[in-house]
Amino acid sequence: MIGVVNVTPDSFSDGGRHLDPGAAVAHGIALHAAGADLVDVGGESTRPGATRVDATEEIRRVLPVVRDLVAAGVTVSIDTMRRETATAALVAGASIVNDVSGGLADPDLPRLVADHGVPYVLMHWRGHSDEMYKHAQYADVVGEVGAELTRRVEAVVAAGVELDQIVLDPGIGFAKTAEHNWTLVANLDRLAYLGRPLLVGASRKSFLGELLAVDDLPRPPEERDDATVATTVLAALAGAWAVRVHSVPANVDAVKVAARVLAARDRP
Ligand code: PMM
Repeated sequence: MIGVVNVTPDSFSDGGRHLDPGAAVAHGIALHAAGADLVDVGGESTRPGATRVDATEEIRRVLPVVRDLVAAGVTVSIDTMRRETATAALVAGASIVNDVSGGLADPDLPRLVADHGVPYVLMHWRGHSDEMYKHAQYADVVGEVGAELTRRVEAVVAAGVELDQIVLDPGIGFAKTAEHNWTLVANLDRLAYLGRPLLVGASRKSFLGELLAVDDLPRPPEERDDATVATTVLAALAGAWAVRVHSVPANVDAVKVAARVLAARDRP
């Protein structure tokens, strides 16, 4: 279970709440205490349409949070597409690099990950947030996401990353319409068997808000946690390795239920 701490003013799900380093650290510690195995710290919003922050500002936001969470005994993943930010976070004690661009935004990032030998989350991505919707075109979204992830694995392995460092992520909501997201959620089992562990990040995303809309008004992000738990059950039953969520306790229970059901399937 991965808990999310966005140290940003503008993330769709929790933007502005954890911009103050103290608040971000307290939130990360609370997620850890509630059962998050990892806390994912990010300093750049990837919400649709977001413009980029520069590396200096990204590092300024995340570094004190990473440092203090590590000091508090929390295992930290750094959510960044930049080599400079990942370097600073790894030096400060982060254990995992979560690159939503799968090595495409900064070709130097996979080399850094190779040098540090840390786990590397490689997410499916087709372009930055300001232009990602124009790339939301698929004839077969599951097949294309799988094939593109496989090509990215080959590219980062060529850059020196070991296969066993890699975790794959279908990138729910990134260059995808709600229809594409539902098709991916319905077929996670096909992606879970690409040969590497699968991470799923559906938490509070807009396809859930649209599903739960009343009078065409999407359900607000902070009221999407029950629906998120439903996606966690589906991901766990499909064989996912982890889910990335904003609210931890109910998701921890959901994973326990799914794991017990999988065990009962094995021993009828
Ligand atoms: N989604 C967001 C940010 N980082 N990382 C991974 N690996 N997978 C995701 O689906 C993902 C991510 C955007 O959501 P947020 O603004 O709530 O963090």
